[in-house]
Amino acid sequence: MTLFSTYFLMDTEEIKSYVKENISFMHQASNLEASEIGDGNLNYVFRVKDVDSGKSVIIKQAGHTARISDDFKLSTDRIRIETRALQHAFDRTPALVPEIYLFDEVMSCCAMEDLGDFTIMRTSLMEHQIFPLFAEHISTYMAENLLPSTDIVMEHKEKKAAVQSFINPELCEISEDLVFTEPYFNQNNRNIIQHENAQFIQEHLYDNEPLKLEVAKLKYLFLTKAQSLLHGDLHTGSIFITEKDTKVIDPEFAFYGPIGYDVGNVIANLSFSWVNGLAHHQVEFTTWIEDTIRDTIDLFQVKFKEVWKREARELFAATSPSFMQFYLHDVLSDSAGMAGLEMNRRIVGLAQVKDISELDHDKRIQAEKLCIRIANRLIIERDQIQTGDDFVRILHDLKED
Ligand code: SR1
Ligand code: MG
Repeated sequence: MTLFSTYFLMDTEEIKSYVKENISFMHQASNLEASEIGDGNLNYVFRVKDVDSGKSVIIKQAGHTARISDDFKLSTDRIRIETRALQHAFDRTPALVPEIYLFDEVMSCCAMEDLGDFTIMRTSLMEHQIFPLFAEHISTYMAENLLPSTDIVMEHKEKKAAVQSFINPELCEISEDLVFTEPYFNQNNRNIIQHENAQFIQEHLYDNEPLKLEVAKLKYLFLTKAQSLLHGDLHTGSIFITEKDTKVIDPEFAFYGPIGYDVGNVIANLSFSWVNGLAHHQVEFTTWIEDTIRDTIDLFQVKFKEVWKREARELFAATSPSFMQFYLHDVLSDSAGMAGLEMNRRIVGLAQVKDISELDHDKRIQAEKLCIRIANRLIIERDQIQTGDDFVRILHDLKED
Protein backbone atom coordinates (compact mmCIF):
# COMPACT_ATOMS: atom_id res chain seq x y z
CA MET A 1 0.00 0.00 0.00
CA THR A 2 1.24 3.48 -0.83
CA LEU A 3 -0.36 6.85 -0.23
CA PHE A 4 -1.55 6.61 -3.81
CA SER A 5 -3.48 3.33 -3.56
CA THR A 6 -6.76 5.15 -2.95
CA TYR A 7 -8.09 8.17 -4.83
CA PHE A 8 -7.87 11.66 -3.35
CA LEU A 9 -7.38 15.09 -4.89
CA MET A 10 -3.66 15.89 -4.61
CA ASP A 11 -2.13 19.19 -3.49
CA THR A 12 1.28 20.44 -4.64
CA GLU A 13 3.21 18.58 -1.89
CA GLU A 14 1.42 15.30 -2.60
CA ILE A 15 1.96 15.78 -6.33
CA LYS A 16 5.73 15.99 -5.75
CA SER A 17 5.69 12.66 -3.88
CA TYR A 18 3.51 11.19 -6.60
CA VAL A 19 5.94 12.22 -9.31
CA LYS A 20 8.97 10.93 -7.42
CA GLU A 21 7.29 7.58 -6.93
CA ASN A 22 5.69 7.14 -10.37
CA ILE A 23 7.75 8.90 -13.01
CA SER A 24 10.90 6.95 -13.80
CA PHE A 25 13.04 9.95 -14.79
CA MET A 26 12.12 11.63 -11.47
CA HIS A 27 12.92 8.73 -9.08
CA GLN A 28 16.28 10.26 -8.06
CA ALA A 29 15.08 13.88 -7.87
CA SER A 30 15.71 15.53 -4.52
CA ASN A 31 14.68 19.09 -5.28
CA LEU A 32 11.23 19.16 -6.88
CA GLU A 33 9.08 22.25 -7.40
CA ALA A 34 5.35 21.97 -8.13
CA SER A 35 2.72 24.50 -9.09
CA GLU A 36 -0.90 24.25 -10.18
CA ILE A 37 -1.11 25.85 -13.63
CA GLY A 38 -4.55 24.76 -14.88
CA ASP A 39 -6.87 27.39 -16.29
CA GLY A 40 -9.44 25.06 -17.83
CA ASN A 41 -12.97 24.56 -16.58
CA LEU A 42 -12.75 20.96 -15.39
CA ASN A 43 -9.46 19.59 -14.03
CA TYR A 44 -6.31 20.35 -12.03
CA VAL A 45 -3.01 20.61 -13.87
CA PHE A 46 0.37 20.61 -12.12
CA ARG A 47 3.83 21.29 -13.47
CA VAL A 48 6.50 19.45 -11.48
CA LYS A 49 10.13 20.36 -12.10
CA ASP A 50 13.39 18.85 -10.88
CA VAL A 51 15.36 22.01 -10.13
CA ASP A 52 18.72 20.20 -10.39
CA SER A 53 18.25 18.44 -13.75
CA GLY A 54 15.75 20.87 -15.27
CA LYS A 55 13.49 17.93 -16.21
CA SER A 56 9.78 18.47 -15.79
CA VAL A 57 6.44 16.73 -16.20
CA ILE A 58 2.76 17.68 -16.26
CA ILE A 59 0.26 15.83 -14.05
CA LYS A 60 -3.42 16.29 -14.82
CA GLN A 61 -5.95 15.09 -12.25
CA ALA A 62 -9.74 14.94 -12.40
CA GLY A 63 -11.97 15.78 -9.44
CA HIS A 64 -15.52 14.56 -8.88
CA THR A 65 -16.92 17.94 -9.90
CA ALA A 66 -15.94 20.49 -12.52
CA ARG A 67 -13.47 23.13 -11.43
CA ILE A 68 -15.72 25.86 -12.89
CA SER A 69 -18.68 24.82 -10.70
CA ASP A 70 -19.63 22.08 -8.23
CA ASP A 71 -22.98 21.90 -10.05
CA PHE A 72 -21.31 19.62 -12.59
CA LYS A 73 -20.86 16.17 -10.98
CA LEU A 74 -18.57 14.27 -13.32
CA SER A 75 -17.04 10.83 -13.57
CA THR A 76 -13.27 10.87 -13.25
CA ASP A 77 -13.29 8.44 -16.21
CA ARG A 78 -12.74 11.55 -18.33
CA ILE A 79 -9.00 11.21 -17.66
CA ARG A 80 -9.01 7.72 -19.18
CA ILE A 81 -10.85 9.08 -22.21
CA GLU A 82 -8.42 11.98 -22.54
CA THR A 83 -5.36 9.76 -22.17
CA ARG A 84 -6.57 7.23 -24.72
CA ALA A 85 -7.55 9.95 -27.17
CA LEU A 86 -4.13 11.58 -26.86
CA GLN A 87 -2.43 8.23 -27.36
CA HIS A 88 -4.48 7.63 -30.53
CA ALA A 89 -3.51 11.06 -31.84
CA PHE A 90 0.14 10.48 -30.87
CA ASP A 91 0.15 7.29 -32.97
CA ARG A 92 -1.02 9.22 -36.04
CA THR A 93 0.42 12.70 -35.50
CA PRO A 94 3.19 12.60 -32.84
CA ALA A 95 4.38 16.12 -33.63
CA LEU A 96 0.94 17.58 -32.93
CA VAL A 97 0.13 16.29 -29.42
CA PRO A 98 2.08 15.90 -26.16
CA GLU A 99 3.49 12.51 -25.26
CA ILE A 100 1.68 10.61 -22.51
CA TYR A 101 3.94 9.01 -19.87
CA LEU A 102 1.35 7.26 -17.73
CA PHE A 103 -2.34 6.85 -16.96
CA ASP A 104 -3.29 6.09 -13.35
CA GLU A 105 -6.84 4.77 -13.05
CA VAL A 106 -6.83 4.84 -9.22
CA MET A 107 -5.71 8.45 -8.87
CA SER A 108 -7.63 9.50 -12.02
CA CYS A 109 -4.62 11.31 -13.36
CA CYS A 110 -2.22 11.15 -16.24
CA ALA A 111 1.36 12.31 -16.70
CA MET A 112 2.46 13.96 -19.90
CA GLU A 113 5.21 15.87 -21.62
CA ASP A 114 5.70 19.41 -20.33
CA LEU A 115 5.24 21.85 -23.22
CA GLY A 116 7.09 24.54 -21.29
CA ASP A 117 7.88 26.90 -24.20
CA PHE A 118 4.38 26.83 -25.63
CA THR A 119 1.58 29.26 -24.84
CA ILE A 120 -2.18 28.74 -24.89
CA MET A 121 -3.20 29.82 -28.40
CA ARG A 122 -6.17 31.90 -27.23
CA THR A 123 -3.90 33.96 -24.97
CA SER A 124 -1.47 34.67 -27.82
CA LEU A 125 -4.27 35.45 -30.26
CA MET A 126 -5.64 37.99 -27.81
CA GLU A 127 -2.24 39.71 -28.08
CA HIS A 128 -2.77 39.58 -31.87
CA GLN A 129 0.19 37.30 -32.49
CA ILE A 130 0.37 35.56 -35.85
CA PHE A 131 1.15 31.85 -36.32
CA PRO A 132 1.87 31.25 -40.01
CA LEU A 133 1.99 27.45 -39.73
CA PHE A 134 -1.22 26.96 -37.79
CA ALA A 135 -3.52 26.17 -40.75
CA GLU A 136 -1.01 23.61 -42.04
CA HIS A 137 -0.74 21.95 -38.62
CA ILE A 138 -4.40 21.90 -37.59
CA SER A 139 -5.57 20.68 -41.01
CA THR A 140 -3.10 17.78 -40.73
CA TYR A 141 -4.22 17.04 -37.16
CA MET A 142 -7.89 16.90 -38.24
CA ALA A 143 -7.53 15.01 -41.51
CA GLU A 144 -5.06 12.46 -40.12
CA ASN A 145 -7.02 11.78 -36.93
CA LEU A 146 -10.67 12.18 -37.89
CA LEU A 147 -11.02 10.16 -41.08
CA PRO A 148 -9.05 7.08 -39.92
CA SER A 149 -11.44 6.51 -37.01
CA THR A 150 -14.52 6.35 -39.27
CA ASP A 151 -16.21 3.36 -40.94
CA ILE A 152 -14.54 4.53 -44.16
CA VAL A 153 -11.23 3.23 -42.84
CA MET A 154 -11.94 1.01 -39.83
CA GLU A 155 -13.22 -2.52 -39.88
CA HIS A 156 -16.84 -2.05 -38.76
CA LYS A 157 -16.79 -4.33 -35.69
CA GLU A 158 -13.55 -2.74 -34.46
CA LYS A 159 -15.08 0.65 -34.96
CA LYS A 160 -18.15 -0.30 -32.91
CA ALA A 161 -15.86 -1.48 -30.09
CA ALA A 162 -14.03 1.85 -30.29
CA VAL A 163 -17.33 3.75 -30.13
CA GLN A 164 -18.15 1.79 -26.97
CA SER A 165 -14.82 2.50 -25.29
CA PHE A 166 -15.21 6.22 -25.91
CA ILE A 167 -18.76 6.52 -24.58
CA ASN A 168 -18.50 9.76 -22.59
CA PRO A 169 -22.03 10.53 -21.38
CA GLU A 170 -21.38 13.19 -18.76
CA LEU A 171 -19.05 15.30 -20.85
CA CYS A 172 -21.36 14.92 -23.86
CA GLU A 173 -24.22 16.07 -21.64
CA ILE A 174 -22.29 19.26 -20.86
CA SER A 175 -22.03 19.99 -24.59
CA GLU A 176 -25.63 18.96 -25.26
CA ASP A 177 -26.77 21.47 -22.63
CA LEU A 178 -24.25 24.29 -23.02
CA VAL A 179 -23.80 24.21 -26.79
CA PHE A 180 -27.02 22.86 -28.23
CA THR A 181 -29.86 23.70 -25.86
CA GLU A 182 -29.32 26.45 -23.29
CA PRO A 183 -28.32 29.19 -25.78
CA TYR A 184 -31.78 28.83 -27.38
CA PHE A 185 -33.97 28.34 -24.26
CA ASN A 186 -32.00 29.32 -21.13
CA GLN A 187 -33.95 26.54 -19.42
CA ASN A 188 -31.33 26.09 -16.69
CA ASN A 189 -30.98 29.84 -16.17
CA ARG A 190 -27.24 29.68 -16.70
CA ASN A 191 -26.97 31.98 -19.71
CA ILE A 192 -24.92 35.14 -19.25
CA ILE A 193 -26.42 38.04 -21.17
CA GLN A 194 -25.39 41.69 -21.33
CA HIS A 195 -28.63 43.58 -20.71
CA GLU A 196 -28.01 45.85 -23.74
CA ASN A 197 -28.17 42.73 -25.94
CA ALA A 198 -31.16 41.10 -24.24
CA GLN A 199 -33.67 42.19 -26.89
CA PHE A 200 -31.30 41.21 -29.74
CA ILE A 201 -30.81 37.75 -28.21
CA GLN A 202 -34.54 37.34 -27.67
CA GLU A 203 -35.16 38.02 -31.38
CA HIS A 204 -32.15 36.30 -32.90
CA LEU A 205 -32.04 33.21 -30.67
CA TYR A 206 -34.92 32.55 -28.28
CA ASP A 207 -37.73 33.61 -30.65
CA ASN A 208 -36.02 32.59 -33.89
CA GLU A 209 -38.06 29.50 -34.83
CA PRO A 210 -36.45 28.87 -38.26
CA LEU A 211 -33.03 28.97 -36.59
CA LYS A 212 -34.15 26.68 -33.76
CA LEU A 213 -35.30 24.09 -36.27
CA GLU A 214 -31.81 24.00 -37.77
CA VAL A 215 -30.22 23.89 -34.31
CA ALA A 216 -32.47 20.94 -33.43
CA LYS A 217 -31.23 19.07 -36.52
CA LEU A 218 -27.61 19.75 -35.55
CA LYS A 219 -28.24 18.68 -31.95
CA TYR A 220 -29.62 15.39 -33.21
CA LEU A 221 -26.48 14.92 -35.32
CA PHE A 222 -24.38 15.43 -32.21
CA LEU A 223 -26.51 12.93 -30.29
CA THR A 224 -26.62 10.22 -32.93
CA LYS A 225 -23.92 10.54 -35.60
CA ALA A 226 -21.12 8.33 -34.26
CA GLN A 227 -18.96 9.14 -37.26
CA SER A 228 -15.46 9.57 -35.91
CA LEU A 229 -13.38 9.85 -32.73
CA LEU A 230 -13.52 13.57 -32.02
CA HIS A 231 -11.39 15.75 -29.83
CA GLY A 232 -14.74 17.12 -28.68
CA ASP A 233 -13.59 20.56 -27.46
CA LEU A 234 -11.18 21.80 -30.13
CA HIS A 235 -11.11 25.51 -29.31
CA THR A 236 -8.03 27.74 -29.10
CA GLY A 237 -7.79 27.13 -25.34
CA SER A 238 -7.17 23.45 -26.15
CA ILE A 239 -4.17 24.26 -28.34
CA PHE A 240 -0.61 25.02 -27.24
CA ILE A 241 1.42 26.91 -29.80
CA THR A 242 4.77 28.47 -30.72
CA GLU A 243 5.79 30.12 -33.98
CA LYS A 244 6.97 26.73 -35.28
CA ASP A 245 4.87 24.12 -33.49
CA THR A 246 1.29 23.31 -32.57
CA LYS A 247 0.18 20.82 -29.92
CA VAL A 248 -3.45 19.85 -29.40
CA ILE A 249 -4.26 19.11 -25.74
CA ASP A 250 -7.26 18.41 -23.50
CA PRO A 251 -9.43 15.87 -25.40
CA GLU A 252 -11.44 14.97 -22.29
CA PHE A 253 -14.66 15.55 -24.29
CA ALA A 254 -13.56 12.93 -26.85
CA PHE A 255 -16.31 10.63 -28.15
CA TYR A 256 -17.58 9.31 -31.47
CA GLY A 257 -19.50 12.17 -33.05
CA PRO A 258 -19.82 14.20 -36.26
CA ILE A 259 -16.48 15.29 -37.75
CA GLY A 260 -17.89 18.77 -38.34
CA TYR A 261 -18.02 19.38 -34.60
CA ASP A 262 -14.21 19.50 -34.37
CA VAL A 263 -13.71 21.42 -37.61
CA GLY A 264 -16.47 23.85 -36.66
CA ASN A 265 -14.95 24.50 -33.24
CA VAL A 266 -11.64 25.49 -34.81
CA ILE A 267 -13.32 27.87 -37.26
CA ALA A 268 -15.60 29.40 -34.63
CA ASN A 269 -12.74 30.13 -32.28
CA LEU A 270 -10.62 31.64 -35.05
CA SER A 271 -13.67 33.79 -35.79
CA PHE A 272 -13.71 35.05 -32.19
CA SER A 273 -10.09 36.12 -32.67
CA TRP A 274 -11.10 37.84 -35.90
CA VAL A 275 -13.87 39.77 -34.11
CA ASN A 276 -11.44 40.68 -31.32
CA GLY A 277 -8.87 41.88 -33.88
CA LEU A 278 -11.55 43.89 -35.66
CA ALA A 279 -12.54 45.57 -32.39
CA HIS A 280 -8.89 46.55 -31.87
CA HIS A 281 -8.39 47.65 -35.52
CA GLN A 282 -5.66 45.04 -36.04
CA VAL A 283 -5.75 44.86 -39.83
CA GLU A 284 -2.72 42.62 -40.35
CA PHE A 285 -3.97 40.23 -37.69
CA THR A 286 -7.55 40.01 -38.99
CA THR A 287 -6.25 39.48 -42.53
CA TRP A 288 -4.09 36.62 -41.23
CA ILE A 289 -7.09 35.10 -39.42
CA GLU A 290 -9.12 35.24 -42.65
CA ASP A 291 -6.27 33.53 -44.52
CA THR A 292 -6.02 30.96 -41.74
CA ILE A 293 -9.74 30.16 -41.79
CA ARG A 294 -9.60 29.84 -45.59
CA ASP A 295 -6.46 27.69 -45.54
CA THR A 296 -7.65 25.50 -42.66
CA ILE A 297 -10.78 24.50 -44.59
CA ASP A 298 -9.11 24.18 -47.98
CA LEU A 299 -6.07 22.26 -46.70
CA PHE A 300 -8.35 20.04 -44.62
CA GLN A 301 -10.24 19.13 -47.81
CA VAL A 302 -7.05 18.34 -49.71
CA LYS A 303 -5.61 16.23 -46.87
CA PHE A 304 -8.94 14.52 -46.18
CA LYS A 305 -9.02 13.36 -49.81
CA GLU A 306 -5.41 12.17 -49.58
CA VAL A 307 -6.13 10.13 -46.45
CA TRP A 308 -9.29 8.77 -48.08
CA LYS A 309 -7.42 7.67 -51.22
CA ARG A 310 -4.64 6.13 -49.16
CA GLU A 311 -6.66 4.42 -46.42
CA ALA A 312 -10.32 3.88 -47.37
CA ARG A 313 -11.12 0.18 -46.93
CA GLU A 314 -14.92 0.13 -47.06
CA LEU A 315 -15.75 -1.03 -50.60
CA PHE A 316 -18.03 1.81 -51.74
CA ALA A 317 -15.61 4.33 -50.29
CA ALA A 318 -12.59 2.73 -51.90
CA THR A 319 -14.19 2.58 -55.34
CA SER A 320 -16.50 5.60 -55.66
CA PRO A 321 -15.06 9.13 -56.01
CA SER A 322 -18.67 10.40 -56.06
CA PHE A 323 -19.29 8.92 -52.62
CA MET A 324 -16.15 10.65 -51.34
CA GLN A 325 -17.49 13.98 -52.66
CA PHE A 326 -20.89 13.34 -51.06
CA TYR A 327 -19.27 12.48 -47.71
CA LEU A 328 -16.96 15.49 -47.73
CA HIS A 329 -19.84 17.83 -48.65
CA ASP A 330 -21.70 16.55 -45.61
CA VAL A 331 -18.65 17.01 -43.34
CA LEU A 332 -18.19 20.61 -44.50
CA SER A 333 -21.86 21.52 -44.08
CA ASP A 334 -21.81 20.04 -40.59
CA SER A 335 -18.64 22.05 -39.91
CA ALA A 336 -20.34 25.31 -40.83
CA GLY A 337 -23.40 24.53 -38.70
CA MET A 338 -21.33 23.44 -35.71
CA ALA A 339 -19.15 26.56 -36.03
CA GLY A 340 -22.31 28.63 -35.74
CA LEU A 341 -23.44 26.72 -32.66
CA GLU A 342 -20.07 27.19 -30.96
CA MET A 343 -20.21 30.92 -31.71
CA ASN A 344 -23.68 31.42 -30.27
CA ARG A 345 -23.01 29.40 -27.13
CA ARG A 346 -19.80 31.25 -26.28
CA ILE A 347 -21.71 34.56 -26.46
CA VAL A 348 -24.81 33.73 -24.42
CA GLY A 349 -23.92 30.49 -22.63
CA LEU A 350 -22.16 29.74 -19.37
CA ALA A 351 -18.69 29.12 -20.84
CA GLN A 352 -17.75 32.41 -22.50
CA VAL A 353 -14.53 33.22 -24.35
CA LYS A 354 -12.13 35.93 -23.22
CA ASP A 355 -11.63 37.15 -26.82
CA ILE A 356 -15.10 38.68 -26.54
CA SER A 357 -15.90 38.87 -22.80
CA GLU A 358 -12.75 40.88 -22.03
CA LEU A 359 -13.37 43.55 -24.67
CA ASP A 360 -14.24 47.03 -23.35
CA HIS A 361 -17.94 47.10 -22.59
CA ASP A 362 -19.15 49.04 -25.67
CA LYS A 363 -16.96 46.98 -27.99
CA ARG A 364 -18.20 43.80 -26.34
CA ILE A 365 -21.84 44.72 -26.98
CA GLN A 366 -21.14 45.24 -30.69
CA ALA A 367 -18.86 42.20 -30.93
CA GLU A 368 -21.47 39.91 -29.40
CA LYS A 369 -24.07 40.97 -31.95
CA LEU A 370 -21.59 40.46 -34.79
CA CYS A 371 -20.77 36.94 -33.50
CA ILE A 372 -24.46 36.00 -33.32
CA ARG A 373 -25.06 37.32 -36.85
CA ILE A 374 -22.12 35.30 -38.16
CA ALA A 375 -23.26 32.23 -36.21
CA ASN A 376 -26.79 32.33 -37.55
CA ARG A 377 -25.62 32.66 -41.17
CA LEU A 378 -23.31 29.66 -40.66
CA ILE A 379 -26.18 27.60 -39.26
CA ILE A 380 -28.85 28.59 -41.78
CA GLU A 381 -26.64 28.55 -44.90
CA ARG A 382 -24.55 25.51 -43.95
CA ASP A 383 -25.54 23.39 -46.94
CA GLN A 384 -24.02 25.99 -49.27
CA ILE A 385 -20.84 26.50 -47.22
CA GLN A 386 -18.13 24.30 -48.69
CA THR A 387 -14.88 26.19 -49.17
CA GLY A 388 -12.60 28.39 -47.13
CA ASP A 389 -13.81 31.34 -49.17
CA ASP A 390 -17.43 30.57 -48.28
CA PHE A 391 -16.58 30.93 -44.56
CA VAL A 392 -14.57 34.13 -45.06
CA ARG A 393 -17.27 35.68 -47.26
CA ILE A 394 -19.70 35.58 -44.34
CA LEU A 395 -17.22 37.47 -42.15
CA HIS A 396 -16.71 40.07 -44.88
CA ASP A 397 -20.46 40.49 -45.55
CA LEU A 398 -21.23 41.08 -41.90
CA LYS A 399 -18.23 43.28 -41.15
CA GLU A 400 -19.78 45.89 -43.43
CA ASP A 401 -23.18 45.86 -41.63
C1 SR1 B 1 -18.51 22.95 -17.46
S1 SR1 B 1 -17.32 22.92 -18.67
C2 SR1 B 1 -17.61 24.32 -19.68
C3 SR1 B 1 -16.88 24.27 -20.97
O1 SR1 B 1 -15.49 24.13 -20.76
C4 SR1 B 1 -14.97 23.17 -21.64
O2 SR1 B 1 -13.77 23.61 -22.20
C5 SR1 B 1 -16.04 22.91 -22.67
O3 SR1 B 1 -15.95 23.80 -23.76
C6 SR1 B 1 -17.25 23.14 -21.88
O4 SR1 B 1 -18.39 23.41 -22.65
MG1 MG C 1 -10.46 21.70 -21.77
